[in-house]
Amino acid sequence: IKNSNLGYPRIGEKREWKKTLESFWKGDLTEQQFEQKMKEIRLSHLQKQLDKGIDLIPIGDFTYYDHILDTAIMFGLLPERFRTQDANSLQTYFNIARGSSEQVAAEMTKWFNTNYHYIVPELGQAEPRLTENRLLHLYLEAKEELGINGKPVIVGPLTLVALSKGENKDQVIQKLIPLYVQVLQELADAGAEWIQIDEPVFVTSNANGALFSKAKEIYGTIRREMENTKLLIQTYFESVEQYEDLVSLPVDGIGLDFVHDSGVSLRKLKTAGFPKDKVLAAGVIDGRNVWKASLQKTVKLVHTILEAVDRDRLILQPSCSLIHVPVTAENEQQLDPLVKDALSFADEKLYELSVLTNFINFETEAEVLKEYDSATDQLSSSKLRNQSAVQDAMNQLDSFSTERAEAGLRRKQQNKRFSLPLLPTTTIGSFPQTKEVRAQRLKWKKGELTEKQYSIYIEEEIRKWIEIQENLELDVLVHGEFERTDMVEFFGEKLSGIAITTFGWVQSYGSRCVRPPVIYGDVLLEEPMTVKETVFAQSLSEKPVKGMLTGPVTILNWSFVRNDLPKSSVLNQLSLCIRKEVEALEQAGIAMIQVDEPALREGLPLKSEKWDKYIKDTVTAFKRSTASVQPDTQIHTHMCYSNFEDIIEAIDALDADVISIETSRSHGELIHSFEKYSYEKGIGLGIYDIHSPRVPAEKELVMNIKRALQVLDPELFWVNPDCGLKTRGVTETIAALKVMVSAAKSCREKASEAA
Ligand code: THG
Ligand code: ZN
Repeated sequence: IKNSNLGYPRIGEKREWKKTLESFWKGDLTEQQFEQKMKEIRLSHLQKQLDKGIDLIPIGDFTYYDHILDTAIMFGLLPERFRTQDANSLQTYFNIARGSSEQVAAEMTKWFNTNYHYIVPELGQAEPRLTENRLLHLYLEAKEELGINGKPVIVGPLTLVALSKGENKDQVIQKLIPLYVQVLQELADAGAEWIQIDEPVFVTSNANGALFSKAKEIYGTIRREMENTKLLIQTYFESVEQYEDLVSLPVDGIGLDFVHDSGVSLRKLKTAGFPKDKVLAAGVIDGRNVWKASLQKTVKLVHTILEAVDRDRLILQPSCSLIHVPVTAENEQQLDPLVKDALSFADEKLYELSVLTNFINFETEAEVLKEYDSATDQLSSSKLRNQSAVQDAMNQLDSFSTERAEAGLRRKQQNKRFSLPLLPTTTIGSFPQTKEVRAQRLKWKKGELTEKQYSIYIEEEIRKWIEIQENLELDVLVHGEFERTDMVEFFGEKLSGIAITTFGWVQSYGSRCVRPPVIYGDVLLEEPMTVKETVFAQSLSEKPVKGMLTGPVTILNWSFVRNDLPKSSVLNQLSLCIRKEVEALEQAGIAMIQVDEPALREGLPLKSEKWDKYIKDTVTAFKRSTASVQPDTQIHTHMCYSNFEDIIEAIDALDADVISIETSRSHGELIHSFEKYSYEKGIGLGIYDIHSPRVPAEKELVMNIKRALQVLDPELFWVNPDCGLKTRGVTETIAALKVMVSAAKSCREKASEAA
């Protein structure tokens, strides 16, 4: 039995890849130096996989930005506005990914249910052509430099086109087929034994009979026109409902995820069997989480699979590409050893895979597995995962209210308490994180600033920005979040049961990375997290200052979560922590509290059958976090990104007094959904785009407000930017807010005349 890998993290142990990219963009590296450095990184990753005992090493998963963009460019699918540029130049590549002074970048969006974002191909009037067989170069490079006969990996035509924007998808797919054949045949001729074709579109709710009949036709053509290689269709992230259709596709191997929804895949395997003429590539090591596998359980899983598949027709592998986990847990010296020893990042997962393969091949003793599993057992039986205070609370979860007083009554009391003007103005929460703010925090972390000195620095920033907000005549103020690097990391650091790693970076998009907190134990709030800064800010102004919290759903979705409990239980623990913080803020006199849930929409499961449970669990957790305050305390929330049509009822069900939604990139669409839905709580549809440094003109903003007021009640409408202002410069932020307040005032006069 062989093993295989589906993709290896690009970013490097110490983010060498990110640093190389950013130096190149800054002009510190020539194109040649850049290519050379990237080649070193790429080869070192291949060598590492070879050393770890991986039989089928993926080729083509490495990229300079995003592998979907690579594939689109390889097939000539450049957005129309870039088509006059040389498709094979680095300049064009990065222009599409990041925009240039003349052209806006291509859009990016979440890769299935992960936190990775890919560049969305734009089909336009595409005339697909092969610009360069990039995979072939990489395949030959691995062979010549390291003697590796790699396994080229390419995203399949159905998934590529499904993820693209454009009207003419069917036509494009037909034109792509001969190009795929050419790319794959050149690889086969060069000696590639296996080629992996990723088709994760098969696990989504879009996978219907029509898609599979198209798949049958397309793969029939590809297989017929090719020789001397084996093709494997790879799925991941979930099970495939149309199992029979999938495994009967005319290819040589099928890759399935046996970690997520494994019950479903196993049942199908047992009842429907597996074709005798195909190879099953079984994802048995979780590629989405950071915990050591239980090797003893995984062996049982493999044995179950072997009941349906011959030994010489099975390949063992991770459930998906390892780009979704950090590189190695080896360097995490500052973690509690109980936690560190239970962690498994990409390198450790490959180690697990090779031990497992050796065991199945009778080359390793059972003792080795047992010993490996003991770290997890130790963490599980430790106090970290058994906090009686948390477990007692969880046993009485029902005693924590989830319902507030009726919304209309709250509104009346809040109107009286705050007497805000019509169309009140506010911001989402964060103000510019300048170089200086970051430098001061770094000094404090290194011990070069005392706790006291750092706290004085933060207070001075807060004071400065309260004054700026007063001068701008904003109606509801914020403290600015200068003490926070990241809205999830900050809370992860403060809550017990959650760890922040040192090098646990994962690519989010392009060169940007996040370091997801690791929820390893029972989660508990031991002392208030945000009261000090918020109360200080409030002491400087007569106007309300909003308390700013990250909601339980977002903390959950942007973290790596322990896998010995259902996610919903961890979510409930988090909801109790946020509830306690909300109560502490209220008790300290804070009258408006914002609980942000930017990740609520993006956490929707891939399969629509699972949406109801997800929405029920998340809405209840949010409500539990916020329900204990008095009716005249105002709860706000904020959500990023578009596509709210699907969940507008869930948003309403959150029962927040005021919601702000990021909309500027899809203003029209979002407003449209409010034509059909009557929303009767406070709402701010971001009126300008914070992703650009451009200062908007007042008349654009007036127009945006007016457009919103055509479908929303002026008594309920709030005026605010699209999202937090953390990534913006100081000057442009102040200038833009000035325009925003002025636009609100001018609309306010007209609206009150009309009333
Ligand atoms: N926080 C967390 N997860 C997230 C987001 C977030 N996931 C989704 C979305 N937002 C992703 N967006 C970004 C935006 C910016 C960056 C990363 C993800 C970013 N990262 C710095 C970098 O890579 O240079 C981190 C540098 C550092 O802290 O040293 O800019 O907001 N948790
Ligand atoms: Zn936002």
